[in-house]
Amino acid sequence: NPIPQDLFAAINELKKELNAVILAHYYQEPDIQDIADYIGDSLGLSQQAANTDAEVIVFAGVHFMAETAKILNPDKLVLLPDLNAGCSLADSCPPQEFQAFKDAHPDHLVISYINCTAEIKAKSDIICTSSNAVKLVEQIPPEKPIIFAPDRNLGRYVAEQTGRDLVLWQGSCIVHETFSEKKMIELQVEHPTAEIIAHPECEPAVLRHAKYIGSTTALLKYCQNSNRDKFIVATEPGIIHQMKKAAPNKQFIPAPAMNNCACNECPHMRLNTLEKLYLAMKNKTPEITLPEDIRVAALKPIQKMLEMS
Ligand code: CIZ
Ligand code: SF4
Repeated sequence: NPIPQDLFAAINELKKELNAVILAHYYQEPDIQDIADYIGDSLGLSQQAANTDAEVIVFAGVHFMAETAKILNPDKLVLLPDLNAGCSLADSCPPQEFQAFKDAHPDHLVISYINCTAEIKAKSDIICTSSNAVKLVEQIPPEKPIIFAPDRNLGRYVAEQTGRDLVLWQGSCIVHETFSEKKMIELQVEHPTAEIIAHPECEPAVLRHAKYIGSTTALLKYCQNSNRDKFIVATEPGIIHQMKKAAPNKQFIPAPAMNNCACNECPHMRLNTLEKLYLAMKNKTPEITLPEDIRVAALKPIQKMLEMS
């Protein structure tokens, strides 16, 4: 079957036919963001997935995000345009090693960032996102010790913000660790009025220069409301598409990677293309499936998060 010339029209047609909703993460390529019914960060996307009436969820994001949608909607067909769209952060926390880590800290409550596999969620007490991590940790009684997994940078940031002593799993994201402090400062010298804003998955060397640190949604709101007109953005540059739409007169400069490569673009997120999204809807595959026992165990800490945030 040939690929239609007008993919936008073909996708909209299939959307009606399937009663589908297209959810896209901010790190998706601009075309995918433009065809989506909802664009957001992990928290917003999981809230949308929890509340949708659609029969089919087309998830333009990475595997753990689509998996979260499936955990919340076991009876719906959840499609991911490319099943290989994984996540280096989720991969940095293998279930067996994590179980051993948990066993070594038996009194600890386990709070896991949503960027992890269903197996890790099933071993967690509460899931969080970068939008609500601080707020959730603040709700835990101070005497209760906490394991925070899998991102050590977000964990360190949350520990600083809450004054809590968190036991951190040492995982990280290849994209957010690729920014160069030196190049960012050179850029700041070139653009003295630009404000550096960053995602908490970045390393401390980058975060210490940021005027504002927040989740992708928070960064977007910040740019919109700030009276500055120039920003250096230290997160995946896909978000800049929405920043430009929200504030067309402002300038957004992607924070540079170590060796000036395009490695600040998430290679996993970018595996999805408009064409693959069309094909997934047309062929109703690849779909997300997972064992029911893991799904049920992973649902509990997600529900806890949705109640608490
Ligand atoms: O790095 C990611 O995957 C992020 C920032 C996800 C999210 O939406 O919080
Ligand atoms: Fe995973 Fe990092 Fe890509 Fe987000 S940006 S999906 S944390 S590899």
